[in-house]
Amino acid sequence: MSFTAIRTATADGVATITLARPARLNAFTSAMHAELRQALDAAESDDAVRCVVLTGEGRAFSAGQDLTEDRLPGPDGKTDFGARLERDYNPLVERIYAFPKVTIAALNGPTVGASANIALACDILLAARSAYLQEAFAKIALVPDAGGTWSLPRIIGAKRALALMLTADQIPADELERMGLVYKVFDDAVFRDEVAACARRFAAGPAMTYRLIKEAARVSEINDLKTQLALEANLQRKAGVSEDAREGVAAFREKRAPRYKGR
Ligand code: T3D
Repeated sequence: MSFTAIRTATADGVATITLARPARLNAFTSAMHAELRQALDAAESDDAVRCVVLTGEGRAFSAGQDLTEDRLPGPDGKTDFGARLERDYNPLVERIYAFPKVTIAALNGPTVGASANIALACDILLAARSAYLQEAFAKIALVPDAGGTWSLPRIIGAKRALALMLTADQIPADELERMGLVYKVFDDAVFRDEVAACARRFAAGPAMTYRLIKEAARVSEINDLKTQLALEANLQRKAGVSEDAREGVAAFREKRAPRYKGR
């Protein structure tokens, strides 16, 4: 596949998708969305891929929507700010939330606007110490989109989420970690290596079980306890008869590292 707005590389079971418009701080365009869709399709259908890393080239993760790109017209032919969300961002966010493999957002630098909320759709966020996240929308008199109004309150609580969205402040990586938006922060000098190590760890893990864990976590947002307990029992039934579960227990008994096959 040849891309112009992203780069992809696959090694050791990890597909790395790099947003690659560094002169524009990797701002999202229609072309970038189209390429991302192709890259995610490829990563999902390739059995050798067990983990996907989304990151940015150069000094930013992404500055959100490219503000120089023309807006799409609505049904009446007039500029419609919702049209791009419906065509590109909303399906992308839903796709990432439902992605059957572990996804890591590697925040190598500024993570701004829609790109912040795309990152929040990933399973695990890792950040370089110099990175920051900014719900920048209100600065340009727009409403947070790409799922931010849904995910932020659920992760950090209603009031803090509202403050982030109303102030549009740049929140430094260490603060993001304290808030629970980011799982771990690494010094810039070792960031790429740490991300690669984390991704390889997931790629070597029990992929089918990860998929089931993700399913349980996703629906817990809407389930009551009774429903969730029943779901856990069903998912455990599936995990328990997997080849990987047999291997996990065998490896424990034999005091060796497990060799998971993802099934
Ligand atoms: O369709 C719609 O518009 C609605 C959808 C909205 C979804 C959204 O994502 S809204 C939020 C959009 N993003 C922003 O508002 C952020 C805009 N960028 C900035 O505020 C700043 O660039 C940053 C705070 C991210 C970084 O600042 P700094 O000083 O480190 O870098 P810079 O010099 O501002 O940017 C470097 C270059 O990237 C610069 O180009 P130049 O002057 O060197 O030719 C700048 O114009 C360009 N750039 C940065 N962000 C964007 C961008 N170009 C296009 N779109 C951008 N979003």
